[in-house]
Order: sequence, then C-alpha cells, then structure tokens
Amino acid sequence: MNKILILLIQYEIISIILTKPIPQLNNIFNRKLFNLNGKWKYIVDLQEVGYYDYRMNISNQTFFLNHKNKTKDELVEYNFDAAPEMEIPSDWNSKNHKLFFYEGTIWFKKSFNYTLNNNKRAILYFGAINYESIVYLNGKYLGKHVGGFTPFNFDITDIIKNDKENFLIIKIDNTRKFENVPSLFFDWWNYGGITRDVFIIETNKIYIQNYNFTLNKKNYSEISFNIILNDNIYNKSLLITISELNINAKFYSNKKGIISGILYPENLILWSPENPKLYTLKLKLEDDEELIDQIGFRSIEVSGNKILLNGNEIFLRGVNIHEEKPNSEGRLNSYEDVKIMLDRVIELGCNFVRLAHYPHNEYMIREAEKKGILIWEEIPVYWTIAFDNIDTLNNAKNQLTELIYRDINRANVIIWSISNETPLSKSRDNFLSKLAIHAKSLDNSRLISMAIMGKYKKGNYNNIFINDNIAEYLDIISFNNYFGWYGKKLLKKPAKINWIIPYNKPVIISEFGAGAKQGYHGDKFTRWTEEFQENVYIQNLKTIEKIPNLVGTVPWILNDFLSPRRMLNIIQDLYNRKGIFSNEGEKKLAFNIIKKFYEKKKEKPLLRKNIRKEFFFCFSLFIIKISLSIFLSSKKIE
Ligand code: GCB
Repeated sequence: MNKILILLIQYEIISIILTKPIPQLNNIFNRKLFNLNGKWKYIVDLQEVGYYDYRMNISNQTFFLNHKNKTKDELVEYNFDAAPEMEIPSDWNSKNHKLFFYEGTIWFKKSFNYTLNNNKRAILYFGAINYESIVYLNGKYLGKHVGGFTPFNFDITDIIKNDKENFLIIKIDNTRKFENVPSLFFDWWNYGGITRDVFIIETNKIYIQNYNFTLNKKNYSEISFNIILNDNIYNKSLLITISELNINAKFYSNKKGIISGILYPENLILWSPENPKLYTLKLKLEDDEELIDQIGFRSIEVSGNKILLNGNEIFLRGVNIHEEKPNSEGRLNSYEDVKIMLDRVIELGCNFVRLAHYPHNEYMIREAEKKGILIWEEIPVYWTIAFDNIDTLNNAKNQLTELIYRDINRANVIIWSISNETPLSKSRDNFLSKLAIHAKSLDNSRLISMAIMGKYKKGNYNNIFINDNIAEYLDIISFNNYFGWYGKKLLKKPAKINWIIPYNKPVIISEFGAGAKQGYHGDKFTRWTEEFQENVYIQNLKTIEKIPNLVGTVPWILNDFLSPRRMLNIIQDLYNRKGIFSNEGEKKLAFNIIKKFYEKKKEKPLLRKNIRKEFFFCFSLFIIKISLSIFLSSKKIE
C-alpha cells in the first residue's frame, strides 16, 4: 500500500482544528517503552508540495478549510521507499551537508510492526521536534505541535494496527518566523528535525499521567504531593512507597482523578550538591500498574538578598551551556554526550549550569541531578519577539508548561527563567509578567528569574545599572554584561565599575565573557587571542565580586557553538568563540582563571569569616608580642 505513499489526509478537515496532543506524561524513562528511534526515511520539500495546492490563494485565511486532500495520483513524486534514511534522534543539518543551512519542511516516515496487548493503551511520545510538527499515523491526522524543545504525546490506541505494519509520517518545518518563540533572530544554530527520542509508551487503561512531590520549606518532615490520573476516576486507590523513609501509605483519588496528600518521612537526607541523595519512589495503582522514580527532596528559597538551599546560604558557581555536541556539530541528544559535558562542568569547579536558551533534553537534567549540579532552565523568549501577539504568548506559555511538567520532580532544577535580553516596552512587560505569573501558578516551589540586559549610564561606561519593570515578579535579579568585549570600553586597565542595582534581591550575573579562537595567541589587548579572553575574565572577576547581593556567576559559555551570526572568516567560521572550551573540546587559557575563582568560592562564607577572624587574632597577638619585646629591650638599654 505504501509504494507510492498516500501522504496524508484521509480525515475530516475539522479535526485539524480540534485535535490536540493529550496531556503530557512525565517520568518517561521509567515507563514501558517501545523504541521508534533508528532509521527514518525523509523527503526534503522546500515548497511544501506534499501539503499545499499551488492553485490556492495562500493569503486566504480559509485556505485550510478549502484545502482538498491530495489524491494518490497527485503524489506520484512522493516515494518514501526511494528516499534516503536518517538516524533519529538527530538534526538534519549535521546529518546531510546539503542541509547544513536548510530551514524549511522535511517529511519523515517510519514503518514499524507493533503488538498492543489487551487492555493496554499506546501513547506516542516525542522528546522534541524542531520546530513545528504535524503528525499522521496510518494516514490519520494525530495533531500539530509547535515549539522545538519540549515533549508532547498522542493517544494512538484506536489508530494503531495490531500485529500489522504501521506507518508514521511527520511534516517538520523549522522556518524562522517573527511570531514564533524564538523569533527571527537568535544566536545559535536552528537545528531542524526529530532531535530527541521517539517512543510508544505502553500503559494500562488507567494510568498515572503526571505527578509532583514537594518538600515543605518550613518543615522538612512533610512532603506534599499531587498525582494526576488520565481519567476522572473516583476512589481509585494508590499505594505510595519510599522504603528508605519508612513511607508506605494508601491514598484515594477524588472525582477529578487526582490523588493528593502529605507524607511524613523519617530521617530524610536532603538532596544537595555535596550529597545528591535520591530515593526510590514507587507509585502502585490498585489492580493496575506501578511507576517508579528516583527522586530527591530539597528546599530552595530566597531570604532577603540570599538564596538558601536547604536553609543554607549558597553561592552558584555556574557556567552557561548550549545543547550542542561537545566535540562536533549537531544537537546533543545522548547520554554519552551529556556525560562529557558534565565532566567539563565539574572540572571547572561548578555546582550550577544555566541551560541556555531553551529547554535541554531530559538526559541532561537527570544526569546533572545524580551528579549534584543545580540547574537554571529557560524557554526561548529571546531578544525581540512578537510581544503584542496573543498566539505568541500562548505558545511561550505552552512551552513553559511542557517544560515544568517534564521536570517538576527534579531536585536539581531550582530556577525557571522566562526570557533572555528582551528589549524594554510596555507590551514586553505585559508579556513577561504573564509568563512569570504562569510559571508560579504551575510551580511555586522554585525561583523565577530571567536574563536582563545590563545597561551603561549615558556617557559613563563605568556605571552599569539594572532597571526593569519585571523585577517585581522575579525572585532573583539576573543580568548579562559583556564588559570589555561589547561596547566602547576595552580593558586597558582594571575596571572600576559602579554596579547600580536598586533591588533588595539576590543577584546573578547570568552572562559575561569574550571571544577567543583556541590556539591563537598574542598579547592581552589583541582581540580573539586566548590572552585577550583570559584578561577579560581576570578583570571581570575582580569587579564582579563587588556586585551588591551577588549569589552566582555564570560565564558565557562552556563550549564554542555554531551560530549563523558569527561569520568572521578564519576566526569564527560560523562559531561563537566565547567558549571556555573550543568546539573540539580543547581548553582555552580562561579555563584556569575561572577554575581558581571557583576554588576560592567553594570555601563556605562562614569558613572564610572564621579564617579571617583567626588571622586577625594571630596578627594582633604577633603585634602585641613585638611591641612588648621592643618595650622590654628599650627598658634593658636604659
Ligand atoms: C548574549 C546572548 C547570547 C549570545 C551572547 C554573545 O547576550 O544572551 O545568546 O550568544 O550574548 O555571544 O553575544
């Protein structure tokens, strides 16, 4: 049947408008999975021949409604059997050099046999597809998803053919558009394709869709929880077990299929970077399936101008990272890649990463959680976007929702960031305040921040000030500043900056740094040399220490990364060169500067205070002794 493929569309057009992905399932890796990764066929379709009829007037809003299904005869040029294959998950840009710069539509197809056991459900799950995807199974439309970095799923129980060949077709379009999130301009590679895992999740008819467990910040012997079932089933019982904490308790669902309550752990060991303790949590539905997770408990809060982790002040020794392979081109999408990245992060002395500028894959979050690395997660509301457009706002909100749903139980995630360097305006304020409120409504246990643009006071490059109407919605004031790199002031002498930050809140410098081509050497005033970058860090770190309320530093960035905005020949060659490591994984000189700074910061503030006290005590004794001996010897002379 598939020789010449009937691409789509044997369904009622109305379903285009009504069908949506079903609510998101979390904790995917611990569910029963059928793997759809591997080889997929693909057809590059620059003019979307497989979708649009060139005789129609595309500017007409009702285009979709008038759209006629394509017949077999119209699609004779579509033949997936003759098409090349691509390994999934991946991005097409690094898989086929002809597609390196490609932004547009590509169709993907996977054929597979599947056996659905009696009384089970099949849920089709995508870790992420960049950017817009329209999904069909066995010629039936399943739905559309917008946004390139978050998971989505469809219930395919009634569509999948049991013990027969099934075929999945996806139209993927990564065209940049002003109304998208991110919009037209961004400083990273617009990798297109099925960039994360594809699975069928097999569940029982009634299953646990999503859940969250939260430690009470004021009382560490209470953990509250909400567990959402896929159905409004009343009085369904669920057994929660965390053996190590002596928890083994039964609860019942309410009319909405939600199970809520409080657990009272005994001898709880809190998750922390020093001891990233995870417990095995078991959720067993009566006469139904059991779901297991590895879960940690910690508290995170702001007190005045400090961040407290488990009630203790913490300094965030951070570094930014993009989701790009550590030693080559392409989206990072495997556990092995994640390990290499985190080894670098740890070698640098960090306890914190900012995952710029969009949600990264779940492997990263989970592995960082095991290794005790704290995380800032972000959605790609980046630079200027269509702040006046309600669809753009809904899109951003949806990306935030999908991210928070996925990672709500990860102990290491402490910050939701709603944007990066957005230019000030009323509509932007309205947009961002709504995002901040939305994030809090979904999860008020974590901290909200965003990367603000640091500004110079007119005519005085020594005065850097932060002033943003959204500050009142933020728990942490974070800002980016490229002193010594962008702007007029080059670092000829140590910077004497006045930081003007009029908020009594903790402050993070979320980006600073400079570009250098690894292996290019010269004096410290020659741009692009490793010495120049090293000097920018030396000078920045001196003045950054003086930022009022500073609780974290996040250099930009761990590795050089691809960006179409970086076209300087020989030096950049399409790489943003601000990495502390090159794109091939070689360290630059700046590495040691940051590492030393972080070694100093590792000492607990209290410890440092004590050392200082002891030093002054010994020093005073020494002075007294010297004065005394001078006095006595002068007496002797007399
Ligand atoms: C920034 C952006 C980041 C860029 C960086 C740069 O402020 O937030 O995405 O890559 O500067 O290198 O200019």
